[in-house]
Amino acid sequence: MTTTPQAVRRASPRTRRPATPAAPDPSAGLLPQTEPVRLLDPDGTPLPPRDDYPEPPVEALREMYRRMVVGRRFDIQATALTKQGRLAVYPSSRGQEACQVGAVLAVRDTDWVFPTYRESMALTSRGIDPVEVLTLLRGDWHCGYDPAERHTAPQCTPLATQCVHAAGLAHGEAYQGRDTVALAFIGDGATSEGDFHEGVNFAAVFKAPVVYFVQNNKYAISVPLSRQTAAPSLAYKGVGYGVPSEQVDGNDPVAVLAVLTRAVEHARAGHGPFLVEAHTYRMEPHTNADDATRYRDGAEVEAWRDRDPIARLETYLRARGVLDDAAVAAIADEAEAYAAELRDRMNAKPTVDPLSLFDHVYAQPTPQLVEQREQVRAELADADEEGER
Ligand SMILES: Cc1ncc(C[n+]2csc(CCOP(=O)(O)OP(=O)(O)O)c2C)c(N)n1
Ligand SMILES: [Mg+2]
Repeated sequence: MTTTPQAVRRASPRTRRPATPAAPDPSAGLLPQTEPVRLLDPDGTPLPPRDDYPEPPVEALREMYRRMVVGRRFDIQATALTKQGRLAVYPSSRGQEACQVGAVLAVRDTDWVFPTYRESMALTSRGIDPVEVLTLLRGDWHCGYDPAERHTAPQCTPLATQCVHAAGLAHGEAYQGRDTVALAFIGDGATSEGDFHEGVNFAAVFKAPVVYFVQNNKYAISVPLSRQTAAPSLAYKGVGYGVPSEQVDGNDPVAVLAVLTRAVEHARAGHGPFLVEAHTYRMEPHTNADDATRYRDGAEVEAWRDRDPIARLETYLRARGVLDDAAVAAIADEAEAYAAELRDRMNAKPTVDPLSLFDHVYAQPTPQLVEQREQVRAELADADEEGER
């Protein structure tokens, strides 16, 4: 056997170095806990309190319950409106109420929210008029509400593009000395999109105050999570960009609010972005136009029915003595009245002016737009003359 010079050097006692102390783990504080944070058992029994995620005040939890009940009723009503031809399409967030409402409660009214098409419930829970929220899904060309006034971006259909918008807005706000936080919703499937990675990376490098809130509802239309990613959990996607992350039981309202509150505080304090993955489940098909029985098992859906976030919070609040039959009935009545008013208003024929489509594209319309506007105006005049409108 020949001995190489390197082997000699390795073996030589003269070149042996004293053991160096282990370098600090650069991923410390970035990785999520191995189990999703949970403060209530699925049956509503409280788990031992923990220092890292203190329980939110009970008034906030009671308000969360109220908004979740009204939110679910809104969601059911919106789904019914698609069947009555009053709404073109509706992506339900039934089963995700803790995430939808928890996110809105964790931020201030002056913070910005960047929703996807699935977040109608979050927006109504933020106090935006439900008819305005459904404007886009009704088939109009605009989002219905004033984003600047509501600090809420339009609901985003191109997957993950809002991640980049949120990073830009948050960076701009910080640059101007304001302590605004941006919360970007995103789905499990959309974390495979380039814009998610670009947004998170930009926010991390510039320490932009963004909370990336991944609702892992287990499906991207028909694609299950197992075909979406080989990551141990979506929360692990933060570490590669230097972003601290956490995973939470998304059907535990108390834990969702506690984790998001801490994430928002982290961002507001100037420590940069934070990524939260909530494990939840999409109870309904992707939209009313989808048939989920073609790709998932009814038993799976039934198993998630037992982890209902509203029942879980109700059990807990009743046990704490801050919710009783009368309060539950009053909130149910409020939800019914909310849905009835929405139904009536959506049944009224909308007044739309197709020409308004051209008004806000450019400050100075291009010659092509002027021409197209004239074409539409002439067609509408013809239709009016023939009584077709
Ligand atoms: C860039 C882009 N690619 C594809 C689509 C089509 N599309 C719409 S929803 C969807 C699934 C997204 O799933 P996920 O991110 O998990 O969100 P969820 O619908 O479950 O809330 C896809 C692929 C799209 N809207 N945008
Ligand atoms: Mg999904």
